[in-house]
Amino acid sequence: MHSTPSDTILIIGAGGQLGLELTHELRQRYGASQVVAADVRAPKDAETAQSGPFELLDVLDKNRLEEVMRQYRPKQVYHLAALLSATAEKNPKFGWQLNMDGLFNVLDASVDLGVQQVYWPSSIAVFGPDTPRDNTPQLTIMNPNTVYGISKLAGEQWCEWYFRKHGLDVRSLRYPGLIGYKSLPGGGTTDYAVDIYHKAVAGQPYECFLKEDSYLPMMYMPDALKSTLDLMHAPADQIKIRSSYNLGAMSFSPKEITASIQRHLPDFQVTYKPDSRQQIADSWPASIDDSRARQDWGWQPDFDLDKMTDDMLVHLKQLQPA
Ligand code: AKB
Repeated sequence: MHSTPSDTILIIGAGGQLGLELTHELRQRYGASQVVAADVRAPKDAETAQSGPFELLDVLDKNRLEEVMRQYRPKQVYHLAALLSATAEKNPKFGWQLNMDGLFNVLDASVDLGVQQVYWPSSIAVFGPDTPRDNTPQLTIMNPNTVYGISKLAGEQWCEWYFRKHGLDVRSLRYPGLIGYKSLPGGGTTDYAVDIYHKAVAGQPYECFLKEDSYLPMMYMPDALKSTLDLMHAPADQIKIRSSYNLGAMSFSPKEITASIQRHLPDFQVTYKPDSRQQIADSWPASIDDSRARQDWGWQPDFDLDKMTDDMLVHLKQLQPA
């Protein structure tokens, strides 16, 4: 049964690192009342809780999901709720359930209720130890070896299937590690690149859980928001990849981000104590070939490492308690 979509946008997982910033950005662009934030927990920050509609929603509860979607009849759904790499390794069954069943619930409800567009994030975690590590191509050997990576790769294939079989306009990006000052990530392998700035600004040393020369693809939050909205706004015939697009901006190691911070805070000290996340990082690309995103819908990042560091430090200093 199809219902007519309104101009409303639904963000599932709005309390997460990306969800929070996407909610703020979309509310600024389209008006707060048009953007419904939903999450399994009530938002901690006042802006998300009070600036527009909020619904408590566990995406695994199909009835509740349909109830929320029938109430608002969203035109677009951003489904961001997931367990990230490190947490999913510790809770493999739940990681698989949340990442896969949550996606199926959203895709099925979107088909049934006539949603026009769905956004679902994939990740560099779809690649594995057999993948070429440098400038990793769009199409290559995948073989992910984490629960999170397996769920993201399977999810990509299902998104493509829903596009082909049901004509659902699902779009997706393979995000690198995302770095922003407004919120902390939770349970990822790239989280060190956010934590390190917080310690530096607090005047404390940082103990890094990856080796100093562990290169990973990363992206500053304004570029993540820009890429997501550029992809969603591109005419459908420009979206040639319906699994998920490789997306890049910068690639650096813990040693390099430390040096970038030390340009401003020369006394900042980092020590290295690799843990189980090192193995995950070692299985992922060091850098990404995102030429298909650049060709198909004009992707172009704005931030490199030093530009991101300059901006992060300014904002985090402003947020420091006086
Ligand atoms: C993680 O580290 O798990 C995420 C990701 C790269 O998808 N940030």
